[in-house]
Amino acid sequence: MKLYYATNSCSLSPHIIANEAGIALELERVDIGRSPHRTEAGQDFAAINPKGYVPALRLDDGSLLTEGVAIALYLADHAPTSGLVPAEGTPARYRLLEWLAYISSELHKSYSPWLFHPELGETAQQAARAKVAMRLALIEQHLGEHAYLLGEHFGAADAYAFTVIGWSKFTGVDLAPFPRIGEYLQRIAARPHVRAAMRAQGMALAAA
Ligand SMILES: N[C@@H](CCC(=O)N[C@@H](CS)C(=O)NCC(=O)O)C(=O)O
Repeated sequence: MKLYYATNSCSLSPHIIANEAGIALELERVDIGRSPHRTEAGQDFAAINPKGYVPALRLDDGSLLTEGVAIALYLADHAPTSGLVPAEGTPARYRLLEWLAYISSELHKSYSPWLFHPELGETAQQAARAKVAMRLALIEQHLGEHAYLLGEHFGAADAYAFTVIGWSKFTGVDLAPFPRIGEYLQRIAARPHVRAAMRAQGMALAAA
């Protein structure tokens, strides 16, 4: 399988999940900072993924799977004993979907594009920052009762939350009011498979 990724983007999340699941991925970087977006092999990325964004996963049958949530489930379901996602049909599976939807629609899409593009204006940025802070407060509260989003073990939702909340340092989101989130991010950042994914995607690593 080949993952199309961009450095410091949401494509880190499926890469972490693949590493934790023991799935080897072929990687191709996409430069999403330029228009048109090009892959490192020089192809117009829109010809590969008409949606124009990462992550995109080329499956072994040649088809392309897009949307980070779908890719996360696809990869984790390939390693059912990894504990990254609860089994289909279990109550916990719906809790997983609840977290993935929350991270995707309430956090990911509040950070991006709003907080990555100051040219969108101060009013839009303030609104996005306020929304992010409200969403983080709920996670902070949850982490007072559980070590991870689905309980006491790292899973796919944590890979996604780690990726998105990690953008705080680029976007001026103040995590000081959320000390449990700070510890949570540090714990995840120390995982060898997380560090390997970050390194492979060209991201800066905090000291271990
Ligand atoms: N709905 C998509 C959104 C993915 C997305 O926002 N990707 C960003 C990077 S984090 C991107 O590639 N942006 C480039 C662009 O939109 O042109 C998903 O959840 O996978």
